[in-house]
Amino acid sequence: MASAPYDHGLPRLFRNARLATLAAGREGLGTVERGAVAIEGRRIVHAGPEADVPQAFAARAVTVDCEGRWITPGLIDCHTHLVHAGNRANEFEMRLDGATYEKVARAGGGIVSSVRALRAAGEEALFAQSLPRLDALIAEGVTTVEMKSGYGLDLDNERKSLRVARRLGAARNVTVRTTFLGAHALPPEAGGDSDGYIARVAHEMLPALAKEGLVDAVDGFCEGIAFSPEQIARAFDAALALGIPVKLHADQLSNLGGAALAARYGALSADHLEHADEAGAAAMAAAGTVAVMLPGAFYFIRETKVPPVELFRRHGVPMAVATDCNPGTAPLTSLLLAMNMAATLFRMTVAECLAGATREAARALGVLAETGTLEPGKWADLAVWDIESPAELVYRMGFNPLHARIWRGQ
Ligand code: DI6
Ligand code: FE
Repeated sequence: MASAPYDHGLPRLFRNARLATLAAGREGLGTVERGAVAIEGRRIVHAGPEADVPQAFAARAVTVDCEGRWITPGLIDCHTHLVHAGNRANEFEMRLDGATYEKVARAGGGIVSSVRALRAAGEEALFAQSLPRLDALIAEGVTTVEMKSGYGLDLDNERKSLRVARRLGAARNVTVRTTFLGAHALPPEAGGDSDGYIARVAHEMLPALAKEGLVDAVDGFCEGIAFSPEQIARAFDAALALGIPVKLHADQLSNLGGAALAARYGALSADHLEHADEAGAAAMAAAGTVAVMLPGAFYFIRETKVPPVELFRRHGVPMAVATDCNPGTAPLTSLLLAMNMAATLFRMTVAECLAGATREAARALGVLAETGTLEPGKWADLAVWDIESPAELVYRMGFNPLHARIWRGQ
């Protein structure tokens, strides 16, 4: 592709392209064979047949010949814990040597070791350690990333995590959505008092962080090893009272009715869902809650229970795909590989995987009005790929065919 002068103010026309618009209402990928995308400022003004681009626009636009390459919406990673300190490679090695979960925990492993590492890291160090993970996603055409807290577990350290997430978004041409995951694990100093800790999450930490503009959504980990549905409900009540949408780590290791709980709160998404049942799927469909598939965690912990993809299809539950990038169960910074895993391990189709990393991921973050498809009026978030067919984005493992990436017109 000829390198055109990238003046942000000039209208631009990406022509001679094949488009996967993912536009709602179009079949499958919303494919346009002889397509073009026209950009004015930060927004798309046309995405469709090249023949439909107004002459007057073409005459004044800087034109880029895409030489038949494919253009998709910029990819969206809608579930990450990429702001974290240190790593748990030692724990991984211990497990390979046959250590049980209990032995790893006794040796100081597990979530608490990541909490310790994050608390010990200064804000600059946390930023510096997290930036390469963000850059790895960006290199694959990701234009929007969600980032959760949840390794701080006290006000100062949750604030530090969310501030770093905001700073990462300011440091790169990428949209960052922050999620407060105070209800991730019980911090050691809580002395086993999970009700007391949830009260602090709901009535001290959340209001303070929300007031500082650091919280776009609230998440929780609903699991036997984490928090009960009743405790999660208390955190969700506080979120909705502040007008903040919720999402949930639901039914990952067991079925506590997490999917239905999320739906009851009108959650943007319920995530993991390996153990979700039909009642949960039906409730999610009725609430418009997105099912976020996280095959990287499934793979890494060698889970055997596959999430009920067929149930989600049958009930019309939208499905997204994300990395879950975290040091404990998914040290993964490739959304393309997550798509391959969703297809291989969960039998999702190419169209479902691509929609899951674009349109449905945008829906899971509440930003579908702004991004996630190639449609006029949306941010000009695009990825241009050196591929012959969209299936190649899902089919390959560990190969990155990104040719160019545009974030909000830049
Ligand atoms: N589910 C997970 O798989 C991770 N968090 C969560 O809520 C585990 C996080 C970790 O082990 O550090
Ligand atoms: Fe997660």
